[in-house]
Amino acid sequence: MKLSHYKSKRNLKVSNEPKALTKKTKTSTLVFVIQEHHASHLHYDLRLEAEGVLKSWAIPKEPSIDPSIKRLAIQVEDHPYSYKDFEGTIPSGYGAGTVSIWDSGTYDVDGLNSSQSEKQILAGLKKGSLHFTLRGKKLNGIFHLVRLKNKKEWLFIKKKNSSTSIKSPLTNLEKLYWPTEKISKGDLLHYYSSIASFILPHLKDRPQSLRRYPEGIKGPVFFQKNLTSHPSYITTTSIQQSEKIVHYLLINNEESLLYAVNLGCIELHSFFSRTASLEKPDYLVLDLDPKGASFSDVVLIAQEIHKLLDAIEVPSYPKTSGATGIHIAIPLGAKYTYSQSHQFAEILAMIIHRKLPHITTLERSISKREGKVYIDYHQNNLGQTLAAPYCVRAKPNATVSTPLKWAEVNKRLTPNKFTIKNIPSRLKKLGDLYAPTLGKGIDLQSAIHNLNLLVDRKKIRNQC
Ligand SMILES: [Mn+2]
Repeated sequence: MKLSHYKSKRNLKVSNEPKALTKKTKTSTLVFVIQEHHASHLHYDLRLEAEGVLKSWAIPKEPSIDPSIKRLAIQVEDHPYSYKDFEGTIPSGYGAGTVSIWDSGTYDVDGLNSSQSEKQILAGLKKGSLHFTLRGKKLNGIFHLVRLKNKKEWLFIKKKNSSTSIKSPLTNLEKLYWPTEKISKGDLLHYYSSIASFILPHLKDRPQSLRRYPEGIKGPVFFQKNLTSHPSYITTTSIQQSEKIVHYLLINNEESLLYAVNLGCIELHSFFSRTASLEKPDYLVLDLDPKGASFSDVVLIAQEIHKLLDAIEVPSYPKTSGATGIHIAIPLGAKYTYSQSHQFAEILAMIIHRKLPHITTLERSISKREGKVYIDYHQNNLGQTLAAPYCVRAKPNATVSTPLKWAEVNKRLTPNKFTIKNIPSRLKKLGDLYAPTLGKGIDLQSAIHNLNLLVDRKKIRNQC
């Protein structure tokens, strides 16, 4: 319901309510307010910021934090953004009575950033079902709005307090996961919680292959794909694999992220594709794996790959693996099959290997690699997983798989300089350099066309 309804209902010459203006500037947080409104009937007006206005509902009874209590919420006209601060008395006419702020604060959806949260709210409004995390003084936690048959009537319900229940099952916080560096499990949980809004878009809807280190990096590791028992707030996805069905964990919100970390998952390994398009990966990755070869060779090879991809107008995004290698991703936008992605990756790997035969190898077996860097393109297959961007590795100093600018991929780059200590501030400064890997994919046909032209030109040059 547009802001014009707001204007037409009021005589703003008489009322001191805010003018019908839309907020023009984008801010990094979304706000909510609940105003106690002593009109002819006392009610509570819930308002959520979206699209520069406040989406609004009138709730006839005081909102409750008891999940068993459902409050009727009548959707009303959008209010201007500045209404969030409004307190005072509305003169006789529409809404006459005093208004005071009952609660206010910020909100988001599943820890997403403001523009992504806003998108979720708008989609939820259309669908008739939305949820959001309120951070107010009185209301804190996840709330739902669910539309009833009458289009204007919704129910406002507090979600069962999984954030409280996850906080209580978080266990052994004092345990030193990195005994030498004195980094505890609590530190690890704190890191993931602080960067949740950056990592969650990269994990969302991707089946997770769990590597559990319940005793920290010096203890045993357990590999687990099938998650059969879990709390009710955890979501899994079932995938048929040969004879059996595997229930993979999905990490779509902060609670499930912390749940996984609490299981001892230091690292997070995700599929290249999402549940809605499982056969089609979102990106192709070349994994430069040195296993004893020098990191300066890894840098040289990465630069050569970048040069090649630039020449054929294919965007690419590097990140440290967090261990000793570099991952280079090419966005595919879930348009091509794994088999197409794998074939293209193989062509690229072969060209680079031919160019740098003395420092690269396509040999999978470590004993046959002769101290050269393995260009691993075989990860581009359904069921393979890769360390997610911003995930911590079970390595000394709690290193993090870190997206880089290409300019940073140079002689001075050391892969272990990015750790849980400095990534949060790097993210604040640079934002998510890996976001484009989830964006519009390349056109594979024109990439191959450009590659053919390039190879032909080289052939001609060699003949002359
Ligand atoms: Mn009202």
